[in-house]
Amino acid sequence: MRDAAPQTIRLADYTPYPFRIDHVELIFSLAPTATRVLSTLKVTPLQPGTDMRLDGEDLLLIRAAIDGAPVSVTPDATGLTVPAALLPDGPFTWECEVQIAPAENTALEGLYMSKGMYCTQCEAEGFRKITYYPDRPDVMAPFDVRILAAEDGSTPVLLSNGNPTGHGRWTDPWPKPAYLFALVAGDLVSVDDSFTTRSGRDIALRIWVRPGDEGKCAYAMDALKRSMRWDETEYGREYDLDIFQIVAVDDFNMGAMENKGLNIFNSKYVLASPETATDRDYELIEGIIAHEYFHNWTGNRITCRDWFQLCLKEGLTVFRDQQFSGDMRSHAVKRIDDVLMLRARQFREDAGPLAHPVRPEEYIEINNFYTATVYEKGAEVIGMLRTLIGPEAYRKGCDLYFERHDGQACTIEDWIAVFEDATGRDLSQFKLWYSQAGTPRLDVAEAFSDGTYTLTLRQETPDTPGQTDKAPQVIPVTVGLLGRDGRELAPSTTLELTERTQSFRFDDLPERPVPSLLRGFSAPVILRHEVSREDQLLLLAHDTDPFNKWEAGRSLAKSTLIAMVTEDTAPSEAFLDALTTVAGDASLDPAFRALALALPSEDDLAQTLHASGVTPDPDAIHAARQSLTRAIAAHAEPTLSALYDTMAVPGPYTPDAKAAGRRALRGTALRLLSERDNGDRARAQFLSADNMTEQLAAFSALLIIGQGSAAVGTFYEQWHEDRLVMDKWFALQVSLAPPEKAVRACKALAAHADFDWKNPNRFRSALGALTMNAAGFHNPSGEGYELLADWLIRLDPVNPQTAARMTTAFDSWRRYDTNRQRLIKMELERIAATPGLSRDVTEMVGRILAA
Ligand code: 0A1
Ligand code: ZN
Repeated sequence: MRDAAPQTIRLADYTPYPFRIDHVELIFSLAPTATRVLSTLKVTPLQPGTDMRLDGEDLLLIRAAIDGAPVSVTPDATGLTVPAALLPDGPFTWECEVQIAPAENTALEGLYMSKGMYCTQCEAEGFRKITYYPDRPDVMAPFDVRILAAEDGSTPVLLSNGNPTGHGRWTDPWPKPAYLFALVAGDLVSVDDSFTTRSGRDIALRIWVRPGDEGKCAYAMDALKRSMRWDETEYGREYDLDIFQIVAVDDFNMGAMENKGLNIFNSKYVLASPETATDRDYELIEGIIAHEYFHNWTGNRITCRDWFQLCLKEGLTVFRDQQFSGDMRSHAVKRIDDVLMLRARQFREDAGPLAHPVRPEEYIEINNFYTATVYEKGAEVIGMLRTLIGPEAYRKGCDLYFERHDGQACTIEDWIAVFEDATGRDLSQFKLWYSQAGTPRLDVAEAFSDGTYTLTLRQETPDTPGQTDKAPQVIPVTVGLLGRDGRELAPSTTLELTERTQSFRFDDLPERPVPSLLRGFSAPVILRHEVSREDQLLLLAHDTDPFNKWEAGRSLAKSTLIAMVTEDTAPSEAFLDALTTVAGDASLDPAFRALALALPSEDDLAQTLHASGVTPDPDAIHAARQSLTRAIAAHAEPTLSALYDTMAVPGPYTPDAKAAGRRALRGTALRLLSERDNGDRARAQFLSADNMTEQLAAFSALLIIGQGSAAVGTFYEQWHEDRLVMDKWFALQVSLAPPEKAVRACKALAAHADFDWKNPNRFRSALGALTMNAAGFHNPSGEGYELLADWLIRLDPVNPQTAARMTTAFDSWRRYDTNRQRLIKMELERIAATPGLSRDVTEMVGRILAA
């Protein structure tokens, strides 16, 4: 049981742990409802005379001893305190045995069971559900683990961190915090490979899966080897144990976890075959395998002092995985994808009641802070730092970071200091990116006379919960200038905006230029710049910066859609022509063209309308988007039809970026053409596809035009035994349903025999998908809100973490009309009033309601 009154934890209150843990030994005797955990800690008091507090939750204490002598201690709801009077002044051995029930652990935190397999998730504070321990990241120790198999014979494979030292025995020599502990036991099979490090050490690589899934690990293994090599060449980081293992589990709250030497993955980010996984799945597998592997240095060897420093490992590791994916595929396409995601999730978060700094200063439940702000904005901050100091100085600073802090639990101050030391530059203003929440807005004014072009930038960051009057930040603004004929007059240069308002001059220009601002999206800001349609068309046609070329098209699409919503205007021919030209431009990467043809999401439009003072109407937004889609399809039909034929990828499926890009463009063409051919091409492709990317593109196109019912049945027959594919079947039927049918579709699927609501992937594929169907979720009757609230109330006692994450669907409630606001508020209050509500959901709902 947890505390009745949850405490607010504050960064300002940090104090070091008054004991050092010199060694940890754990012995597990596995049993579904009565697992015994014997832990033996070698402890050195650092401040003799201090009580020893150990965290522990939901544990049954069997016995405890100090230096072999039994001690009597009384646990409370969150742990136990050993009074100083019972402790020696010098080093001592603490021993305790507890009993836990992994089969009853539905929260998937601590030691739990997934389909008969034992596995753990300890980040952030799950280790305290395994044994009494100082469960905080700044307590680092080497671990020895021994696992005794379950008596029912269900666990032939016994895994933990580090190197194997016998059956079920593992030694991890690298001191680590408890959140990186892992144990896996079950009937698993492995796919094996090896990797030779640059210094010539042979590392065994093993991916563990359930029998039958061995054939779906090849891509993950390949991605792992490429990640290992990349970290050596790009960051000089070599792997440091004799073995690296990955386990795929079906029941997992998040994407994956970087436990030392034993990463545990949500199976959707490991298992792939051409028939069952889409190009997007392959891309995510590559990125997440890399992410978890890169944590070995950024997170594990150097970890966080406390959870306020979460972005120290997450922002940096996301930045590293983004660099890796860009190197493996296309930097331009990767950047556009990353910015799309940043705007959809992080800008949305920053604009609402859940806005918080990249390094928060207080929390109630740390699990609620694994957010887009900590991860994605955290990565943007690293990217800006690299842009400001340059790639060589960035590498020098990173080298210094690894050299200076290896084996330590660090802070953002430590991270910033290595770059100050490596460059001699004062980064104190830059640090504001970590402490000030909110997305800065950049207003742009221009002047031109006598060959001199003056750009005046003004920055302003809106108020966010608990923060007003923000100071100007350092904003790198990469700029290029184009002439009227599209030629580049001034190549990219990065301006450093440090004042509230600042002007920058460009001399000796032959004419008034068209500026290409914020190239490569050089800072996570909202640019407010009045650009004429002619200039935008010019940038779309000629900008040499691929990000801004795409951005010009996106801005045109967005202003077209906004005008359609607010003024009921028709899209301009010039815009439709320009889009058609880009679609058919064979000199451009097909993946880029697919992105250029994609329209802003309904949520993005709602966010934009709200920011400009207009109350968004989800139905009107949906209708406008649908009507623009039809207009593009009609206008570009011959081009799209040709693309559909020429972009077909011959030969067997390969997941590489080139083939995936062609399929993406062909899929986009198919979607648009379905508006013209009544789904004929899609029906044919659905039946003939030999890979999931093409089958799903066809299935989606049919669902969107309301012609999907036959395909729904066929797809189910074909795939009902494959859990990951069935997740897609659930999700698409809800997210692509016509708005008026979305809630009904979601309800029907939640009543389906295959709806296993305790499995987070499946829960998200029905309820999460509803929140993605903007107009369906925001149905003015409020039935979407009610359905989600019903399910969150039901899920909360079972899995508070997953329930809490999904409350974010309500965080935009203040955007909407008074009727919708009233309906959402009612549901939030209903959730808040639920007896016994978890700390996780209580905190989230409280913050959302405080808007
Ligand atoms: N550190 C992992 C993410 C993660 C965080 C929390 C978890 O359970 C509460 C699980 C995974 C990563 O960044 O991949
Ligand atoms: Zn991570």
